[in-house]
Amino acid sequence: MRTLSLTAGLFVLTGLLLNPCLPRASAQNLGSVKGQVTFGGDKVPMPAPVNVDKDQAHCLSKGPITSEEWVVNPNNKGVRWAIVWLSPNNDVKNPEPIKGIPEALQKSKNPTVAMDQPCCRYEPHVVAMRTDQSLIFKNGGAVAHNVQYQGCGTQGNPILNPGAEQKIGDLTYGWTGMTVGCNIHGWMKAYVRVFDHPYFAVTDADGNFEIKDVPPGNYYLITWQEAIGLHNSKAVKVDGKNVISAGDKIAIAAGQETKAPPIVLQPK
Ligand SMILES: [Cu+2]
Repeated sequence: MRTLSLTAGLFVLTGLLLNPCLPRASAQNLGSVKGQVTFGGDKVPMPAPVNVDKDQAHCLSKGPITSEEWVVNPNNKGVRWAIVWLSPNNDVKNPEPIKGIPEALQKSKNPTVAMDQPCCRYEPHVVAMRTDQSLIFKNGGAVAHNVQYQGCGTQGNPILNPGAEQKIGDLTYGWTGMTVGCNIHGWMKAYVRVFDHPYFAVTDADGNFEIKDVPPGNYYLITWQEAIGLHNSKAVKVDGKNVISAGDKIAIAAGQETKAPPIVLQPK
């Protein structure tokens, strides 16, 4: 069985290598970038329990709730929940549109993105999404929460009873992003960023990210993380205008996987 699948695999691989007309052809005109966001401090922060001073029976029913301000993998210092994205320019307040987005990626496949709060914390803790998507706040838990959200062109503060949900749309890119919090349970915090293109990623538990199907060209790779904000950002004056500059220059080549420079976040 193993031999058979290996043979079949080799057959497919050979077919891919020999046949230049397979459907992946368009990918040859696009590139990708892979990288890792790591913690630059000496001592890796360990998950600290938050003070759950309300609705303990429900909120602690699945164990202690820990702060997610820094979620760092002690084995490789990878930082989870950072958002990394591409921009043609380094002016984060006024990003230029990305040109050459392939037809298949011009619209999002999913019209909505959900953020649930099943046990007095947001899941996921960080959301990156597109302007053509709506955000749905859900309450899959057993107690009421208010959802105070602000940024990306909107704000609100609905009360969500167990099982309720609230959909918000028409979000715009906002350079400071959106913050989400609950006043009933003060430790609950989440973050949302909205982009008018598909070239962004949220880092995983190893701090890794990948951005695929990118039109080749020169970009800035910009990183945000909740404890530090925009990585390596600075306020500069350009033509008398106040500009927030951020990001590392990166060239994306067609048909290649580009390795991002190390992104090392220094704790404040
Ligand atoms: Cu709450």
